[in-house]
Amino acid sequence: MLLDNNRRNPSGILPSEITPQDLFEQRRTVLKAAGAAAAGLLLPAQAYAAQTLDFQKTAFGKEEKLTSFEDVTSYNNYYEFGTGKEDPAREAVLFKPTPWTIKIEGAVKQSKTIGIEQLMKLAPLEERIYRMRCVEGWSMVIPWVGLPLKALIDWAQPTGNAKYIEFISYNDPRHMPGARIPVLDWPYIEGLRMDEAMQSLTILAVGLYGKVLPNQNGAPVRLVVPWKYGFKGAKAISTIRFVEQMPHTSWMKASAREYGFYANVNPAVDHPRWTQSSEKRIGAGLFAGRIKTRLFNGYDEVGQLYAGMDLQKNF
Ligand SMILES: Nc1nc2c(c(=O)[nH]1)N[C@H]1C(S)=C(S)[C@@H](COP(=O)(O)O)O[C@H]1N2
Ligand SMILES: [Mo]
Repeated sequence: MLLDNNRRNPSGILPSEITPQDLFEQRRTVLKAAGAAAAGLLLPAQAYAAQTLDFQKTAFGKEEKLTSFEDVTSYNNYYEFGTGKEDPAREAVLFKPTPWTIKIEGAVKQSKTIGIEQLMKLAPLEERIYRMRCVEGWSMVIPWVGLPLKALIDWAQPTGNAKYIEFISYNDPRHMPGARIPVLDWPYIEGLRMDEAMQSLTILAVGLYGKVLPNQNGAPVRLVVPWKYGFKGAKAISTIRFVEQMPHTSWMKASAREYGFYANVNPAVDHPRWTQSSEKRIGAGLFAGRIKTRLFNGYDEVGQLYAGMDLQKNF
């Protein structure tokens, strides 16, 4: 048991045993990494975290006031690493997002895998500043770096039977302390209807604030769907499965009456236990009032995807 743990985690340190001093040392390592990367002196994981990304700026959200890097990377939901907002930043420090491959399966011409490096080359990386709204009633504005999910779908060559896509997050209870606790039915599963997945706002994010994704934000690749509640954005995606039936997602399994498949941001459909009509912008300050939540989080162009659907029933 111990041997096995040591082999997989050469430091032999459990995330829960890391002290603030260790974290401090780790930060210094990361700071040093940028220089060392240039000199080719880095271990793969360190080299990964030191990467900067080549990306194009876009007009998306350039009028928005960004949530600070500090808030974006220290106030997270990532239950595999604990249910507390500060747990993921602390518990995911040793998580290794490289090497990484994603399995593509189900209703596709042929099952295959794609490496993260190849994925990043399917389309030019773009910065997209998106408003993000969590179902819990808080929001952030995050400068993601990523590529349209459509680029991967085109590469995957789904067949006519593909009506939905299932996103399955990486799951390893040995290295993800939260995944040893049955708060959700692991692995974390999310899903989109095919037309939602093809919508140009839907991206696979590989970075934020111009750098590769921090572990706590879903390294090395996560889904971002800005008109839906944050839980749709599965982190550390390991499998993408094209399916004919609507996926049974982790949150639907946890409580179908609270978390629907669509999960479109909608101020007119309250969560059974709290209002969805307003939100608290993280980092806005103690005295900032709540903001009015907008239908589809203000991304009106997606409305046509739901024409004729009763959004009170299909929440
Ligand atoms: N695998 C996985 N993905 C996940 C979650 C999770 O617990 N596990 N939490 C979701 C929720 S509820 C939110 S609000 C967003 C938070 O993303 P962020 O921490 O990068 O802001 O991630 C989503 N993706
Ligand atoms: Mo969330």
